[in-house]
Amino acid sequence: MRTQVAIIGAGPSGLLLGQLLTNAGIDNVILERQTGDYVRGRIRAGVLEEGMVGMLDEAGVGARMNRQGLPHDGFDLAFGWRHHRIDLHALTGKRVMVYGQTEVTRDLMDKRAETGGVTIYEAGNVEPHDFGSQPFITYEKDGVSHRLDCDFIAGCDGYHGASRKAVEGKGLETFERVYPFGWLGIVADVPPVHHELIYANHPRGFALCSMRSTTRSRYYVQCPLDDKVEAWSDDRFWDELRRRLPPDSANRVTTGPSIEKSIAPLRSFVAEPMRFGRLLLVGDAAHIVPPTGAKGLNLAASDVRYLFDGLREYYGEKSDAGLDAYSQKALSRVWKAERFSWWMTSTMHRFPDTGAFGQRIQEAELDYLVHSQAASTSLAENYVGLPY
Ligand code: RFL
Ligand code: PHB
Repeated sequence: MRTQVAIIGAGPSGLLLGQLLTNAGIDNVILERQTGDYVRGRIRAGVLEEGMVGMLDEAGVGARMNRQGLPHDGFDLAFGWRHHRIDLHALTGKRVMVYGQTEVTRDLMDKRAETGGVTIYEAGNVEPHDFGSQPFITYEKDGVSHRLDCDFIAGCDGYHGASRKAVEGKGLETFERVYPFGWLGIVADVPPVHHELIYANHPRGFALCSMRSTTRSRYYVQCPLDDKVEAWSDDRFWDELRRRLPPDSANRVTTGPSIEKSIAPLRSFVAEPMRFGRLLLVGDAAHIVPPTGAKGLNLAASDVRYLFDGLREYYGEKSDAGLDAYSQKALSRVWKAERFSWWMTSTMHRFPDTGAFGQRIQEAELDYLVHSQAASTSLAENYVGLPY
């Protein structure tokens, strides 16, 4: 089999790149390790920057998001028993869209099926080869080995994928910080405690009140890395969440049975460069941010922006310029989001050495931030997303 762009991974980056390419008449095939149902069922991010919203519209998959998504003009920071609103729209002229990654994935999968895009699910042992010259991918499906020849390989296969592994020892440099805690997250079909998100700093640890709709809530509490989900009954979760919120919000939390509960570790990670000949790393395959700044999915989208523009230039204008600039352009935006996510994580969480002094320093920083137009604007600019 032969295609122009072989995409490894049917996560949001692979599906979005695939749809933009299909719309532009550039042939592509997606190889995905999991089943379609598994990909559809994953629950992850929830906050989309305007840049990503624009790309989903451009890809022709924005209709349901524009109908059902919740545009948010601001969010709350809670600390020292009080709430302080960050007015994103007043500070930047921009807003964010609350719309689950699960829904984005579903919209992209439906569109791909509708427009005849080829996705090979349950592709095993996917391996990129010869990406210095004439690239091809080998994989297995139903016990049979296959070969897919292509012009380019887009490595959209996430942090644990095969693409980055294929370039280890070939000039790849990595940068990493692992945080000494995780996020315990739940989804419950109860109305959200507040119509906007609440990011809470508390001596017991960080908490986040988010949502998927006006009837479905998404909540997180910081927890020890080695905690087991089984140790967290729903009652224990709700009690801990309420303890970390200012009393007026705590009293308004509607509890109910969780429909999902899991613990995610927090990590900052960057792999450089993002291009190795005709293999290009995209999204989580090249970088991870802790979820505190809501940047992971949005960075995957900005990588796709740069890569799609480069590929369109290559096929349309026979120019390598966009592809040559891909790694440097993407990394310049990635590192700014890494910095912001690291900073927001450092300011909002309790670390093993935070202590009483560290807690007061965090509260002083947050108090300065919410009362300084300059500092609030800096936070807001980063949260709504830096320009592409
Ligand atoms: P994905 O989504 O990991 O998709 C990779 C795909 O590749 C497949 N794959 C393979 N296929 C073939 N062969 C192999 N060897 C393969 N290995 C893997 C996988 O099955 C999968 O289908 O990467 P992508 O597309 O780059 O997308 C990245 C985002 O998913 C990720 O950055 C976000 O979810 C991060 N994130 C958030 N980002 C935001 O922008 N805003 C948020 O509010 C936000 N909240 C979050 C988050 C991530 C979280 N977790 C669970 C890590 C909240 C959480 C809790
Ligand atoms: C979410 O709704 O899952 C979410 C929202 C904001 C974040 C992280 C996760 O910063």
